[in-house]
Amino acid sequence: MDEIKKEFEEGLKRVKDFEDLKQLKALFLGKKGRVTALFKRLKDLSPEEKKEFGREINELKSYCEKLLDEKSRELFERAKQESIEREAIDITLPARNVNFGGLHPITRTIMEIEDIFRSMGFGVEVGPEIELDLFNFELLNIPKEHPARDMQDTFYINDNVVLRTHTSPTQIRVMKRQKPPVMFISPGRVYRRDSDITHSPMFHQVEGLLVDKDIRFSDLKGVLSGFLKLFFGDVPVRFRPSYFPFTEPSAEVDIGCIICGGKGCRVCSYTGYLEVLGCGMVHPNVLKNGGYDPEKYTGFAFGLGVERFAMLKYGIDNIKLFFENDLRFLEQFSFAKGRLL
Ligand code: 2U9
Repeated sequence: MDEIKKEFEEGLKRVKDFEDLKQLKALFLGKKGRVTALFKRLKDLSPEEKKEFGREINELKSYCEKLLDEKSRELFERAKQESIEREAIDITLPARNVNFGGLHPITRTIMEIEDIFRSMGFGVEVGPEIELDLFNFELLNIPKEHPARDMQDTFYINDNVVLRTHTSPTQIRVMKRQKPPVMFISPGRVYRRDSDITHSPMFHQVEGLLVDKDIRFSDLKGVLSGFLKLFFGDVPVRFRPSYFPFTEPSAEVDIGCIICGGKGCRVCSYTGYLEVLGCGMVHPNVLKNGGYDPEKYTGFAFGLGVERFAMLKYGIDNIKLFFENDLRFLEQFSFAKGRLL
């Protein structure tokens, strides 16, 4: 029995995991185990010897069970400790960098323009980018032979359908479904066959229309001067006579060059002024085409190129930068960089 005990103790020392422990237990206490085998010998002994020997075997069995139990606890504790160490989280590590997206500078500029006009009481209307020739040209008083209809400038889908070259057809659509007074802007994508560092075949416009009784050129001047000062800051604003088929009289609007402060530079071609808007009183033919009586109603309209506004405001010198999705450019407009908004 001493020998079995010693061998059990030796075996226990070699136990490294639960599998070893299981095997050791089977070897000594299992059905065919060495301690179990001792019980089988009892039947050959006298009652006296049986009593004494039986007690000793039971003691040995309890001893083995106790040691197995202790070893099992020890293995369990060790495994637990190892898993705690393996899964430990170092809360002192610096946090992983989270990249926030930002609004595209064109989206940002459109939102800013919308906010200013909304604050003056204008609504916002949108229309389709694929337009009928009728809405894009005909009803806007752009006759068949007008250079604006030239194949050079317009993407034709077929004889009657074009990619809109301006957002003005939206204005016609609104006029046709809504009686005056109307007062809204229409932002959106427009398409022209044009491409260089200041022109892209797809760009964005915001146009505006206000029609009511007694609308005068002074209303146009007040609204547009106010808008430009809110967008660009306190800049000089001047109106120059111009021509558009859909407005009469028409004007172009300049602001004092925000790059050189009016002294003259490459950006303003040494004039001290930058052209930023086109506008005018809505042509009576256009009012009529929209279903409004030009004897009763007058109105003004205007148009601007969003890319041009964004380029001037953020000092961007090439229109292609807006459409290349280069993160080095776009990240400069992201919230995460802590620059804007
Ligand atoms: C209706 C009647 C009149 C919209 C107008 C302009 C002048 C204009 C240009 C600015 C820069 C286009 O993006 S740009 O190249 N726009 O100069 N737009 S008046 O006149 C309208 C519109 C709709 C019913």
